[in-house]
Amino acid sequence: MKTTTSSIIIAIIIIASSVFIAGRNNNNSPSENINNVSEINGEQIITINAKGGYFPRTTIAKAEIATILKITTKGTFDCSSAINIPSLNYRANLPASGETIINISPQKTGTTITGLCAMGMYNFSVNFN
Ligand SMILES: [Cu+2]
Repeated sequence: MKTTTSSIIIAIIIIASSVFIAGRNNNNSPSENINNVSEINGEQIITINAKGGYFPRTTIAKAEIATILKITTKGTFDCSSAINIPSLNYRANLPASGETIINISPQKTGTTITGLCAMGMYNFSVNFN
């Protein structure tokens, strides 16, 4: 009887810790491991979500390959919808919901492209390696 009670308590502790760990891995920490880069027909597609900032904040992409930057918005009414990518000379007001495609020519290894909101308080970067 005593053993059964202990087993139940241990099981509860294990379940509670798993839920806690799963919850912690769900945030947007700098070490996030989101796979937002895919490759289709020799083109690299990088997806960035714009809403209350840009996510993921940092993307590691391939150098020397034609790249499409796909910015998605979904009920985005904050200033992350006013995007500015200085090194590409790109500025746009994104739709509140939708996808905006930005074509990027192949980048040299070591290049970093940074995007900002109009006021410069939100940003993201793509590192080409
Ligand atoms: Cu802003």
